[in-house]
Amino acid sequence: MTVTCAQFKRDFLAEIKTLYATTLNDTSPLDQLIALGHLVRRYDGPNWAKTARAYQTQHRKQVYYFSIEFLPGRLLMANLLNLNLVTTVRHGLKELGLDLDQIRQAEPDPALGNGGLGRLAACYLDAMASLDIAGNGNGIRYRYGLFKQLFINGYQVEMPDDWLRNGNVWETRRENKSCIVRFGGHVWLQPQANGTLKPQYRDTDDVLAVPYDVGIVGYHNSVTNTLRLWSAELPPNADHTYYSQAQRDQIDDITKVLYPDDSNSAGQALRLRQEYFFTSAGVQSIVRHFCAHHHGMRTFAKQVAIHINDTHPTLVIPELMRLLMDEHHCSWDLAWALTRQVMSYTNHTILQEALETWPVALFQGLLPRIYQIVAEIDRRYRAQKTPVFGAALVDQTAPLGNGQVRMAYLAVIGSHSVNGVAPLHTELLKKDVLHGLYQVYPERFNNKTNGITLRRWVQLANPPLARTLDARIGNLWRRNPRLLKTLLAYQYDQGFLTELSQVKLANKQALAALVAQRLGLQIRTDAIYDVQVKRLHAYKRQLLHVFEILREYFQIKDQPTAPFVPRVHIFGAKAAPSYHYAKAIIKLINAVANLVNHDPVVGSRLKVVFIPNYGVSLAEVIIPAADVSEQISTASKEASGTSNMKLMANGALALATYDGANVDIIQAAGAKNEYPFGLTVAEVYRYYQRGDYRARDFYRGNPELKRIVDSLVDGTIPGISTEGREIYDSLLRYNDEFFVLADYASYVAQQRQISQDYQDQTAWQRRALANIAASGAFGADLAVARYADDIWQVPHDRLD
Ligand code: TH1
Repeated sequence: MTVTCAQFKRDFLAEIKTLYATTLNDTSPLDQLIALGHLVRRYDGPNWAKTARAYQTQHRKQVYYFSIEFLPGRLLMANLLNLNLVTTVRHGLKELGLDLDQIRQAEPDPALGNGGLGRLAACYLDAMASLDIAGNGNGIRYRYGLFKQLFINGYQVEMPDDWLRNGNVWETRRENKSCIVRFGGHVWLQPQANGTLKPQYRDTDDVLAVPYDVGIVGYHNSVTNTLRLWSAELPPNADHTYYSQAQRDQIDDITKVLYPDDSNSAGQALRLRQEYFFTSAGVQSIVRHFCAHHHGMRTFAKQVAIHINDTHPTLVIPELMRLLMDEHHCSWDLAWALTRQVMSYTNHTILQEALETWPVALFQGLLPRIYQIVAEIDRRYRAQKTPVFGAALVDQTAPLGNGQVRMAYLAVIGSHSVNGVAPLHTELLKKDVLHGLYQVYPERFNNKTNGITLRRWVQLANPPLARTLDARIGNLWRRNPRLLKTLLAYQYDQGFLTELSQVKLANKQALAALVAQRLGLQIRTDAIYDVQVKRLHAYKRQLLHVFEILREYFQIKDQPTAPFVPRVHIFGAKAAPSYHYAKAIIKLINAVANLVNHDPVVGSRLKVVFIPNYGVSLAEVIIPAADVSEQISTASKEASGTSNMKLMANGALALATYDGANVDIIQAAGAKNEYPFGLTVAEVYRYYQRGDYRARDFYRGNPELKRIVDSLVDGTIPGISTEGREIYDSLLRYNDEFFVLADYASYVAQQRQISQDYQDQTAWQRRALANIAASGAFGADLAVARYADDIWQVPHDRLD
């Protein structure tokens, strides 16, 4: 996109005048943001239209990425970057007396996701557009995103996230592309004159699904793809149906709020409604679009790939069957063949509590026709597979069982591909969670290690680092992340290593300023910034990190004059509102922060910073400032993790268990450049098998650890009498489900090592460099290219 600075200024002032009928100095940063957004859209409009047209005329196979969460982050800078407009706009605004960095802060951060799953979906959309893949997102336009988190007296308090209050400049409502989604009622199959059966519906609750499209701009390639988010509304009232307030509310509720559960199944009827709502609307719009350009359905699978991001969109499978059979007169066999060719599924977790199942009665009542189809899928699966695999295995793996609809099994059976998100995770899927289905369909299983977009996580979030990299290796790494490897040539370049520590210092100063402003807390910038940012979950073991803080605290208290390498422990984490234990950990962290931060003996040497309301925008400030990346989940529990990759790319060293993608990060950067520790998956599983884990033995055998655990209940930490007891009990009475006590010693040994190693800045920055250089392997563009080649079978730009 080429616009001169002068042209931009004219356009911007005209936009201000049109929108607000006033002059520039009478507008707020929010007004300016909206004007700028409109202008960016005007500049990009021709690309968006041209992209859609090109896909049509070239009959390009379309990928539809279905996800119940998308966590795109603020879009202004990402769009300017990808359109190559950052410099022009920055200068133009400056000449008008405005500051781009102030305006960008006025943009709301759409929190339409919980964490890694939703952020992954957003990274992949960016990568698809940047690789010139005809890729579309399909999801929900939540009226309220993930709650805003406050701390009151150290407790998490949730406030609604009214992100649409001032509208959303990036979206386009397309009411003419609406469709009807049916819930409930009765359905029966009516014989037709031609001998076929056609379903008839009575007393259904109909909901209008209205799409809001957001342009997804590719990096410097004139491609703009579409993210389509659906909103539930009252159907157009041609026949003057009467809707009671309760009925109106029920419709409104469908897209009102994102369920705040990460790696956990909500199990609520409303969640099932949300799932069918965006799934049905999405598949209807795909089929409608296809039919507008093709005759008959036979080539459908050559033109369409549908991706199921975790099980939440699994109903695309029976919904496509329904449309093909009921509306497009396909036989079961043709419909099933097409469906399986089109569908692919990514599993993101092996946690039992995250695996979605729906009680048959609930499912059947809400989705009677879809239930019939699932029951038929189940019947045929059993009939075909029992003679080959035996009744026991088939019974264990069928879509229906124990009175439940088992979404993951349905997703595997109805797809041609199922993948995990890191090699270790994929192996566990095959061996454990989906072992039965792996026996039936071994060829469907494959791994696709997660990836992140370095354009957002380095180029935008860490401009000083990006500039430093450009100066040495050129800027082509933005297109081809693998080129970061060429940085290794500078491993022994003292000048470059010094630059890296200056970059880190600048980012720490920025974070320290934010902390001072938001928390009124001073943190020194020569300390080790030890960062754990992710959802609060027992398996992620923020508790282990708290134990290290207490160890350091006791160390200083015991020997106030002994040398101590200064540390700042930084947390960002939201707990699901109903997750009692996670909320107790939040209170604990805040109580420990309160204790440590105000202790005059400790002084500035040790600080604990828990920044409320962690999300994409905060991540963009915290991650570039990190020295240490805490990735300390119990081995086997974290499917991949993606903050590990973002922190690595920003030069943090990983303090990590052998879990998820940590394994691959350690391998890529070299173990000597990270701090691996803890039980391996094999060791964890051995404990499970033998049932011989005894948390108490670790407690009794280690006085330092005992003192820390006791401090939860002996009054050392003020204000946690109930939470402290609860956490204490989880460890000793309930035998420490996540092996915190077992991993304590090896974790702390590495923490001590970190304090020692950090003092040699040259050696430290050399290892930071190794991490940055190796992070290219985790670029989203590479990950998406592998999906395109192996799963979706669509062409894409080559990266080399
Ligand atoms: C996360 C996984 O926990 C994480 O390890 C992984 O890196 C990320 O997905 C991306 O692959 C998951 N988030 C959710 C959210 C819900 C349900 C299951 C998962 S798994 C709502």
